[in-house]
Amino acid sequence: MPDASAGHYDAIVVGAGFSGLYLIKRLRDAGFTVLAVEAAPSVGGTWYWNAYPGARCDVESFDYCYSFSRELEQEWSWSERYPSQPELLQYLNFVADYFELRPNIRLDTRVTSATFDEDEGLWDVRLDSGDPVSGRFFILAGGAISVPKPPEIDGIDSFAGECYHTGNYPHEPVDFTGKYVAIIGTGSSGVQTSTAIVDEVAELTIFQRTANFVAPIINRPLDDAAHAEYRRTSFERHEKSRHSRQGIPHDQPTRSALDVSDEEREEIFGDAWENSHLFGLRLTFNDLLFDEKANDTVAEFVRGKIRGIVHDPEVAKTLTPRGYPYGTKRPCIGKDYFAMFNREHVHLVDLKQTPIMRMTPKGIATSEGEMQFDTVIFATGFDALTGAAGRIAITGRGGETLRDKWVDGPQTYLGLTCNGFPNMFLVTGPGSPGPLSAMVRSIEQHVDWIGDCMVHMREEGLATIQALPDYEINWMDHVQEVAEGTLYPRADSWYIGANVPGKPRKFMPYLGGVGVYREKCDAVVSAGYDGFAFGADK
Ligand code: NA7
Repeated sequence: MPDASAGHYDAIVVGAGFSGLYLIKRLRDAGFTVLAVEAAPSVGGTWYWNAYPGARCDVESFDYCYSFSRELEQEWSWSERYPSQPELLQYLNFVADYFELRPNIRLDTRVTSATFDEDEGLWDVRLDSGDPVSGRFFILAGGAISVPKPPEIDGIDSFAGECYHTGNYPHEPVDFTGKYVAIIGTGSSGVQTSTAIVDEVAELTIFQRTANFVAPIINRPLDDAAHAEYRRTSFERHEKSRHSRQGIPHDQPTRSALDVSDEEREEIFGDAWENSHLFGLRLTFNDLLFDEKANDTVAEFVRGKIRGIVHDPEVAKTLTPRGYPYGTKRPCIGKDYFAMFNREHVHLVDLKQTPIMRMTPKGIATSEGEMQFDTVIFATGFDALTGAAGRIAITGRGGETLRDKWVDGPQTYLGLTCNGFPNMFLVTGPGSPGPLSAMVRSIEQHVDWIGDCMVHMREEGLATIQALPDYEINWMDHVQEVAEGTLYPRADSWYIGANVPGKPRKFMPYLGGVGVYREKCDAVVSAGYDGFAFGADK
């Protein structure tokens, strides 16, 4: 067994969020030594950094939590249907304490490089603290939507006011009282931040590049009865999620949106709008993400809602999403988002008509002149799926770097491994369902797969595992092919890398469905790790 006191571990894990914490638990229980390295001063990962006002998960608490421990389930109670960022952070801290994971975590430390030493069969890992560590396995668990992308706006440093990014937001309270505030970006983070601070600010200006489909968030407190029901049915609930399409325990629709009358369709959409959840509108009919005409029906339904809510027709028009199918950029749920634009102190800037030229010491200069602000909040999103791995200088066999390997887009086998990078695993990497599923279910599946694989290798005396090149190529072709069969590639989304200038346009998440994907991963194992080459122990 490697000597952890000398910095040698069975596994070095990047990150101590949902993935990293479960990896520690799973691998330690299997008898491996593990070190998780976390850049933040706390566990929590994405839920540490995204501490912006109103931050909340848009998947329900009962589905956005671990399912591996019935004991944990008894000990923890969620207070609301949708978990807030502070509560998610509390939960992850509770998990770290409950399973005594902290001795395996090094906080405030960043992994800067990882190099595979072919002679020793070890990953040589460098930390910004200076001390070298090594691991037989190197596991990237740094999150799929965790690295904020630069806002690509000139002159940010010249701005004399306060400036924040939602993905790297301070933990101390920020006072917006009486302030002139700008928010740039209208994804989930922008929607949540704006609706959370709108009552506090003097003036709120939203800079919108692409209008978004935002349905109401139907949040509510969870009472004892809800918890009792959850604990009674959680096994079935999670099992259903594991074999579902999106990783959630809801039934799949069986009908086409085009097979019902306009009245019936309207009623079904209306019910989903009023009573449902993030996936509610999407789960009304089976062809919304496959057939343009079907998709038009739901897109038009939401557009009608916007027209009905927003008083000023010009503002309503600007807020109305067009040019991409409903659901192909992640739709949001928010509290009174569109109604917010009826308030006198809320303003909307359409960046397609009035682009930002630069930031100035006093605010933001657009094509129509300078606007002054006390505070500017960038809610401009993430370098998703590849960003976390891209921050680390990773070198595999023969000196090949991961950055070079992925220069035309990420290449993985099953979103879990890469040819040329033996004993390196990715959790919810590109090529797996990842952010197009309820994340925690997908994380658990990957961690279990990795844990089982490491145990198998130990039992069989195998030193290394890596994906075979043909299997990797075929897998990524399959990921593209499945995506091409849907409407998803029609949108300039972060799923396809379109939000980061210069990023190769390649659809990254696997759209075959969580259950199908799980079966494929299990079948690979049953067939003796089909598509992988093992190296024997020396
Ligand atoms: P998103 O969903 O990527 O949203 C980012 C928003 O910022 C989006 O409206 C972007 O417009 C806008 N954006 C990005 N760059 C710029 C620049 N340079 N100028 C103006 N506007 C810009 O990120 P979020 O943080 O809101 O949410 C990420 C995920 O977290 C979310 O999907 C949930 O899964 C949880 P665009 O649409 O690219 O035109």
